[in-house]
Amino acid sequence: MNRPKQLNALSGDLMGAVVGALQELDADPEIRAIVLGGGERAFAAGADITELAAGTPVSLYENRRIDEWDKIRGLRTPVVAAVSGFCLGGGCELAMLCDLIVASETAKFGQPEINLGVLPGAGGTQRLTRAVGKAIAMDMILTGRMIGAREALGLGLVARVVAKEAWLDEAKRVAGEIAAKGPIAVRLAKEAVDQAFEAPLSVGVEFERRAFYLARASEDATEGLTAFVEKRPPDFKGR
Ligand code: CO8
Repeated sequence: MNRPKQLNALSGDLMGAVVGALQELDADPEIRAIVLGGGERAFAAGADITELAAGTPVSLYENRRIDEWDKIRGLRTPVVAAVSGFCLGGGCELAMLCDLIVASETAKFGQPEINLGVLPGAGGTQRLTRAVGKAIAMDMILTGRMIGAREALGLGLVARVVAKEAWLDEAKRVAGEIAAKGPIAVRLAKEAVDQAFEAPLSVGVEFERRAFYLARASEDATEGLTAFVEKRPPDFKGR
């Protein structure tokens, strides 16, 4: 995302471009992992407040802009959020829609909508609560308190924290590591982990079992298991 003067405030145009680019990359079988990043000063400082202020409840409902965000949930390719600086409001919700977050030590996460007289509207009350638990989610959402990268790591909101000059490289490295695995198993594993947030335990475990059988039916699984036995690196083909 590259709207630095507005700290990557998520205007309708920017979100449309983000969702469109993610869907395009997802449709390309050669792409095995995606990194979504902003600038050094901000991943994104939230929905564009000027647009929100100018819109009406009916225009928000009619243009279905927030619904567009749901398309990110449907991506099959893993998305790594590379977060440096402000990651607030809709920006934090966007990062939480990604599969994992790699954060610079400068990152600041928050849901400050309460200061504007509104509340998170793109999943923040639900995803933040699932990520960090009720007490901290209530604290952040009701007071607007921001947390730093280390605190976010301790709470399980982010996967890794790195030095400020390394945030993008590390996110790309993690994405590269994922991209080197068998893509069928990666996609099924991502779907199975997502089930943990959507389904009761018994349904999620059943989903995982079927995903496991499906992955085992792939040529990549045969290659991976054989390569281990033959003490050589696997050569995954995505079949
Ligand atoms: N929207 C529009 N412009 C913004 C936003 C934003 N969210 N955040 C920053 N900007 C602009 C500022 O207006 C300023 O512009 P200008 O230079 O023209 O005055 C520029 O970016 C730089 O910002 P600051 O001068 O304020 O920089 P500071 O370093 O002093 O402060 C902060 C940085 C703390 C990030 C501060 O800018 C701030 O508080 N921003 C707002 C954060 C916020 O409240 N975010 C939540 C927005 S509401 C939301 O996200 C609801 C999501 C619901 C989903 C809706 C989907 C459509």
